[in-house]
Amino acid sequence: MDYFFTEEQQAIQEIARQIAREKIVPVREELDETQEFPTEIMKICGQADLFGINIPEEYGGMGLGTLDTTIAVEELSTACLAVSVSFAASGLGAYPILLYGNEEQKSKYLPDIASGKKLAAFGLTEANAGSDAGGIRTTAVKDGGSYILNGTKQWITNGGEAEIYTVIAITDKSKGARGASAFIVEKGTEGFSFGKKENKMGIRASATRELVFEDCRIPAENLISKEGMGFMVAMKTLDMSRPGIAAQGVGVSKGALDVAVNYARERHQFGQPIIGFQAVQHMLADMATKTEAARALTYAVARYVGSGAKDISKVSAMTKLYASDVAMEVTTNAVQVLGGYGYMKEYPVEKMMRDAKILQIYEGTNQIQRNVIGAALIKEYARKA
Ligand code: COS
Repeated sequence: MDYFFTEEQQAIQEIARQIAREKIVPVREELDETQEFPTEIMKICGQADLFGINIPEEYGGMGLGTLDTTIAVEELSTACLAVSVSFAASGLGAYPILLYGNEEQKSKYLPDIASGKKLAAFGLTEANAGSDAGGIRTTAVKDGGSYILNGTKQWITNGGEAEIYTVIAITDKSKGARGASAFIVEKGTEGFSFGKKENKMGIRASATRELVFEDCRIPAENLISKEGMGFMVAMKTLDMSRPGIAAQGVGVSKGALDVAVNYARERHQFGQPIIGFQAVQHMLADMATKTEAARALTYAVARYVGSGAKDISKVSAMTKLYASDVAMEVTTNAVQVLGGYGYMKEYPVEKMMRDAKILQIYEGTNQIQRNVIGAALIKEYARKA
C-alpha cells in the first residue's frame, strides 16, 4: 500500500533497504552465530546519515521526525533485528538529551550521535527494577561540583559499545519515583565499567551488558533537566521510542512473510506448490493482513508522536503492543509454513522467530503496555463522565 511518503522519506526507505539487502542479509547468520557486534554496519548507517534523522539540523542531524526514523528502523529490521536494535538503541539513548537536555548538553553530545561517530545507550533497568522502573536503586549523590554514582544497570542494549550513556539514578530516596534524576555518563569515566556480553536467545549480535558504577564521579552539569525529573525523563523517552519497537516488529514480520511466500511458491508437495493449498494461503493471508495493520498503526502513531502531541503514552503503548505481538505470530507461522526447513538454521525464519520474542519484552513488557493503555482509558473515561 502506498503511504504517500515524501521524497525524503522515500530516500530514507531506499537507502535503509539497500543497507539491509546488501550489507546485513549476507552477514546476519554469521553475526548471530558469533554474537559479534555489527560495528561495520553501524558505520555504514552513520555514513548514510541514518543516526541523525530526527536530530535537529543545528546539531548535525536531518531535522526530521519520528516517522522518518521509524521508516529506517523498519527496513533494517526486515534483515536483522540484532542490527536494527543496535541502531535504534542509540536513538533511545539520545532521547533524554534531545527531549530534556540543555543547550550545552545538546551541542556537546548530539552531533557525534547524529553522525554515528558515537553510539548512545539508555540505562534504566536494574536486576530488581524491570517493569517496576520506579524501584531502581542506583544512587547519585551530589558532592560539590560533581555527582557520585553507585549501582548496577542490567541488560543495557549497546552496553560497552556506546560512548554516551543516559542513566537514571536516585538522588532522593525519600521521594520514590520523584526522587530519580537523569544523567549523562561517558564511557571511560573512572568508576564506570561493564559486565560481560550476555548470551541471548535472539538479537545475539546486539550488545547487552551491565553498566557498573563504583564511586563514579561525573560533573554536575551532566544532570539532565532537574533533580527529581528522572522518572519523567525515562517515561517520556519510552513514550517516544516505543513506536520504534513497533517498527522493528513490522520489519521482522515483513522479512518473515517474504521468506514464507517465496518458499510456499517453490516448495512442491502432493504434486503442486504448497501455496496452492488453501490451508497455506490462509496462513499467509493472515500474516500479510496483520503485518499491514501493524504497519499502518505504526506509521500513524509515529506521525502523531512526532507532532509534539502530549497525550502519547496510550497510542505509543498500543503500537508497541500490537506490532510486537504480530511479529511473534508472523515469525512463528513463517517457521510453520517452512515446516522442518523452517526449524533449520539454513533458513532465516528460525532466527527471526527467536529475535522477535524480545519485542514482547523490552522497552516494557506487553503486560506493562496493557497497564499503560488501561490506566489511560480509566483517566480518559473519568474525564468524559
Ligand atoms: N509520562 C509522564 N509521566 C509519567 C508517565 C509518562 N508516560 N508515566 C508515569 N508518569 C508519572 C506519573 O504521572 C507519576 O507522577 P506523580 O508521582 O507526579 O503522580 C509518576 O510518573 C509515577 O507513575 P506511576 O505511579 O504510574 O508509576 P508506576 O511505578 O506505577 O509504574 C509503569 C508505571 C509500570 C508504567 C512504568 O514503571 C513502566 O513503564 N514500566 C516499564 C518500564 C520499561 O519500559 N522498562 C524497559 C526498560 S528501558 S529499555
